Amino acid sequence: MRIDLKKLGIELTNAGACTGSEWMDTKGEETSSFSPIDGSLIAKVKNATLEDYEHLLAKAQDAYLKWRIVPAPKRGEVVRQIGEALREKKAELGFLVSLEMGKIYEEGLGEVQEMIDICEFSVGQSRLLNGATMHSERPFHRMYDQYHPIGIVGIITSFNFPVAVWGWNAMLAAIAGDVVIWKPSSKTPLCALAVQKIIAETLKANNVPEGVFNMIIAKSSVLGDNFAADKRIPLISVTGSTIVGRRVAAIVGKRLGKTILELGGNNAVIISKHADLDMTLQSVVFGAVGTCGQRCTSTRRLIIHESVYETVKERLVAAYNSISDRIGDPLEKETLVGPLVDGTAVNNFIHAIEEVQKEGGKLVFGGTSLKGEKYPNGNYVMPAVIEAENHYNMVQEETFAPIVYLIKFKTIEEAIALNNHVPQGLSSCIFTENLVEAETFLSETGSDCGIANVNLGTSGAEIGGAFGGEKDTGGGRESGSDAWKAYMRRQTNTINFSGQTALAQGITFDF
Ligand code: UN1
Repeated sequence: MRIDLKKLGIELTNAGACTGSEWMDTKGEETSSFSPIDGSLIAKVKNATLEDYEHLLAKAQDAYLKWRIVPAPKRGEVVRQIGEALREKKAELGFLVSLEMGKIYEEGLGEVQEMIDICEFSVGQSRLLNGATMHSERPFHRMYDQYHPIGIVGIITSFNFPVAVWGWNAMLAAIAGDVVIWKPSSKTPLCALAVQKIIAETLKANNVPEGVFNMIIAKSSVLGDNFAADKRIPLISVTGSTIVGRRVAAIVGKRLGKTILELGGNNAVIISKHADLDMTLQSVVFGAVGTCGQRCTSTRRLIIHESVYETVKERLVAAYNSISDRIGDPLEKETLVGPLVDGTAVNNFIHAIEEVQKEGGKLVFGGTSLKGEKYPNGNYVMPAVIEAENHYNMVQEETFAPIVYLIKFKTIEEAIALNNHVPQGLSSCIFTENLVEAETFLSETGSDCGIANVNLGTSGAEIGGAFGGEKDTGGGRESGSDAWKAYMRRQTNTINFSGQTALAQGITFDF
């Protein structure tokens, strides 16, 4: 399939910064965006300079003063219309996500659907920015807490979800009364451009001030550490690798700014002897090879009960075999696995497989890069299945590629310990029909991850829940539940209507 990118407002060369509906005449050097599908040039972007950034930031500061006094439900109404605009362009944007990032079209559509979903969620949330009321210990005093906008939110997104992650952050920030500066991955700038173009009409029609929804494409050498260090940005949300997150968090932490970190995962599926294996296999294959293993929630480890280990291994290899001719152009209907994003990702895949074998890992399927007419550049790989031990260095690391490690266990306690014995703590699940096992896995002695599921896979979370994880995953939460609170500053208010002074804790201080 092919969609004319003009429908998304993408030209051959595009400006690289926008304050809502106005595009800046960015003066930096040009970046070309090549499709991972066949290496062809999609379009170019003129990067922003530091001067462009200063201009954009001034607009954001100005816009914040106006946007914060728009009533939250009215801000929600704008977000509702943004959701409508995305719905209208779902096919086109889904296509571009697939073209520029390499995930299959079906998943590109799914990603846009996540944006639509978070818009709708945020509309409701705009009427629910509730604080609590407390009973004061003093007579005729009233206490409550309330949430105010926080200011400018910097949103740093990764290539693998080039549009949805902006949605999770920007929609909650917008209803909260914040303004955003989006710095997308340099691997997927066109997806960000397209999103800005889609929302521009809505912003204009609603007289949303320029500077509420900003987007800037700039080299990290121009806008990188200095973005994190910028005191004018009270909150920075980062989705990306643990290495990037650690660096940004250190810089923001130094100035006592706030961060929301959604970093690497090393997600395991525990397969009990009480598992429904048909259902398990279905979920495991999607979790491990879907998005070519490039979700932070991708399944990376299978912790399998020894009694079903051989069966699971056999069935998994058979399943991988059956999809091996469905690797290729992600825009073809039959394809289930597209390319990795670039040559570096392929090298990392190959390197991890070599290294884990040196440690004792046994490759039982795949693990090669694919050559031939169907694979027009070097970005396609055969997903790998490897028998390994949990403590191997490579197993402890997140390799952002379709590699799944098979690990054996005897008792449920051991399985949970293996699940938890990695530096990361994003997603996890257990397949079991046994209630005690399921509840143990979900208990305080169970999985230490931010996401723990029973009888469904590690990836593909819905937007309604809080999304994120512990340990090296960074501890942040985005998207649903009460994740909105991170985008607001909290204030405790006490009002004295007693006509007298009364100190708390019963203290007397007469003079
Ligand atoms: C990511 O890979 O950064 O749960 C996000 C999922 C998707 C989000 C993944 N809803 O797999």
